[in-house]
Amino acid sequence: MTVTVCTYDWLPEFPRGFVRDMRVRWVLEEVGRPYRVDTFPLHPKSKRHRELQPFAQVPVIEDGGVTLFESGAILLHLGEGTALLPKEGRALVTQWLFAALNTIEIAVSHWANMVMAERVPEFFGPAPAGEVVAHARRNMESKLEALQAAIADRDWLVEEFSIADIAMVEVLRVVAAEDALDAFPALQAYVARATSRPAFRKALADHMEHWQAADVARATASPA
Ligand SMILES: N[C@@H](CCC(=O)N[C@@H](CS)C(=O)NCC(=O)O)C(=O)O
Repeated sequence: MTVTVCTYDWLPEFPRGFVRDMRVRWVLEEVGRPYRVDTFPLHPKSKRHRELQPFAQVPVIEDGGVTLFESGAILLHLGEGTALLPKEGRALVTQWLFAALNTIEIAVSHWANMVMAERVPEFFGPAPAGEVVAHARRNMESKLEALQAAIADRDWLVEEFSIADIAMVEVLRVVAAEDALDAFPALQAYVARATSRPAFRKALADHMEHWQAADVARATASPA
């Protein structure tokens, strides 16, 4: 059955490649499920968007009558019954999924939003003081150090590649894009291992194609 993945109708350049519909596209490619993309207007947020996602964020999916938001819940749902969420090891995969979203992503997002505020204040508001950013970076790095130690001797978070790796790598990619993963070679190798998977490459290509098509649609609607 075809899944519907909802994302924005258009976004500026800076978040492209990192929007959270990426983790949904990636898991769908891994498990071989077909999907179509539906969109919400970025601005202003629509009534339909708020009805499906109370915080008017993306991603949202529709799958056989089930509508779901929160990327972690979506990964659990789409991983169900597949090798990405094996019956044996399910508790450990869930544990690492929460670690990705609730420990690492919290620290990364806190820092990354400040970095973005320095770069695109029109979206993120005025940049905070330098020492506030440095404090957030130290906090993030302490979590990355611990993560690196935890996975130093293995390829994946739990024995085989799982939905937890998709979530974790999607978070670490944000750090890598800012060259802030350079001090963590084992994490860099982990990200490289995961992003060399054909499913990731296909998901990213389709994700980027979506934004390119959105640019074309916008240019056609209001030619300069
Ligand atoms: N915890 C949510 C976070 C979703 C989220 O932050 N989505 C971003 C795009 S990656 C968004 O829609 N931001 C716009 C906004 O918050 O208004 C999840 O994992 O699904």
